[in-house]
Amino acid sequence: MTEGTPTADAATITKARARLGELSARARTVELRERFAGDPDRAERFTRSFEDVRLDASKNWIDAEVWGALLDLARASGLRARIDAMFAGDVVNPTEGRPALHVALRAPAGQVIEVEGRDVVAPVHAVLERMAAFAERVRSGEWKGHTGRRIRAVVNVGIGGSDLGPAMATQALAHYAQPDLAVRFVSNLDAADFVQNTRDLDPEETLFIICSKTFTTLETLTNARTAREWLLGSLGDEAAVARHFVAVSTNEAEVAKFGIDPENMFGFWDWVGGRYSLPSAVGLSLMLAIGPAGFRELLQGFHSMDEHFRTAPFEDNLPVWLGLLAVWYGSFLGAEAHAVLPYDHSLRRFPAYLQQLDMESNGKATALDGSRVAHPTGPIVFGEPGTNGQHAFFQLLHQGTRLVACDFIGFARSNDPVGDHHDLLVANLFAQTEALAFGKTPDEVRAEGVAEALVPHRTFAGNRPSTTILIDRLTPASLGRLIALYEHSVFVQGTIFGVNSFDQWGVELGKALATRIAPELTSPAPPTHDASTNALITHYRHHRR
Ligand code: G6Q
Repeated sequence: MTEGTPTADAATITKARARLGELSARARTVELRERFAGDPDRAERFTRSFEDVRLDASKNWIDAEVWGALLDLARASGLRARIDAMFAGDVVNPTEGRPALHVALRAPAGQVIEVEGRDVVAPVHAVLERMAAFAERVRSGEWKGHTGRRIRAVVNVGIGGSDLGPAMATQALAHYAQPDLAVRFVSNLDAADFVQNTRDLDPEETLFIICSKTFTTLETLTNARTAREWLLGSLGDEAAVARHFVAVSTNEAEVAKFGIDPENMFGFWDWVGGRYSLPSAVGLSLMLAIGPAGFRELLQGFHSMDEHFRTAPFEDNLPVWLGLLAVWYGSFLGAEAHAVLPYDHSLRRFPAYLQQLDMESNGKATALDGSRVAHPTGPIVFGEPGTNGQHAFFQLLHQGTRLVACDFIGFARSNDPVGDHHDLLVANLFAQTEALAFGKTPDEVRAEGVAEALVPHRTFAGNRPSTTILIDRLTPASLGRLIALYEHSVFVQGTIFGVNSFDQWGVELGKALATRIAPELTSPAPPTHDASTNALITHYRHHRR
């Protein structure tokens, strides 16, 4: 089987899966200690690099045979053809009848990628130029608020894919941001989010970006209306909206209906999935923070990883490595959870961002052909930045009963080099991966003079797998590479699971029920749901005042 396999090949998939099943039984019995002791070249053998990103997979339950079998599974699953289809703009999201062309958002000017016979890269760059011109005007103070004051605060109002990416990246790249321009994010339907984020802002100096692909999302429109009232409550004049509101959307009609001049709208396209939309106009808030040049660097970083993913042989392909490791633990070794642990405080929202990217993409039980999947799909993703997580849930990682695949992400250089903080931080990252892998034996514990009764409590079984991603420095470009690494890893996994990683039907039912329940909360009529929900509604009615 070669990487050129046009489509998934059921018989070869079954064979590769059976082989991996056999290998998984053996993998459980070989300790990481033994794996390292038996192979002095192990660290190098299972490390791959691309540009400034080094991925060390050696502290995982893999050997050459396992790796070969995982690569066979990827090939049999038609990964090469799927990658080509995604990059070519084919309809890889069939349940919504669309391509998933986030790679076109970071393609360089001049490249041609067609959807229904039309190039999409030129329009992408046209929007980027409009965004850049607008961002320059705001950042320089040329764009004035209604009363002639310059803009000092930008509030992005959006949720899900229209919030998590720019919020995570703006925080991650705070080092590169213009210091006299605050950029905030309001997403939650709970008014506390709006209130807490605006209570110290001056309406005369505040710009709202209403960021919604559909421009029909309940949370975003509710917050947008509140924002308009907040602004007009202070400035009084409807004309102020034009100077204090811009929109990011694919839905010009709804934007106009809300009262935002389409001149002040930055568009994107239905082939951009929400959770893949940071490099589109959805990143406007980030561009305002770090400037157009920084944003372009981010796009270049994304693009370099895209090209690596598209062209590198699977044996050396970082997203393929990351994806196959996740498949190995999730589908063959029974791991339910995947921890993502960035040792960089600026990346503290990265686990939340990845939760959406991974769990909304691959948290599915229905295969592309409509059948029920036969194997576990995407993991439960969680994480916190190091070292905070160490003082919280790492106990379970070290001594709990569950297998958790862990990704540690660190940087060789700090953007905030103060004293010895960074060396200590990185020492902790390395120490955690070492402790997880090699543990501490009962004899080692005894040798420290620990009382016998405490020996089992103080023993670390070790043999807990982890992957280390070490990057030179957190920059716009390296952040782009890091995000694209995970995006494509999710795609690799989705391809092997046989699911559509680009739809999210599982979020619909709750939304529809909420629309039904909302009027019932204030109505005297008996509620119309199950006994539990009816009782909750009734209780709420009595206590809401
Ligand atoms: C992401 C999802 C979802 C979406 C939000 C916001 O992939 O589709 O998180 O981004 O529901 O949607 P709008 O941008 O349309 O408001």
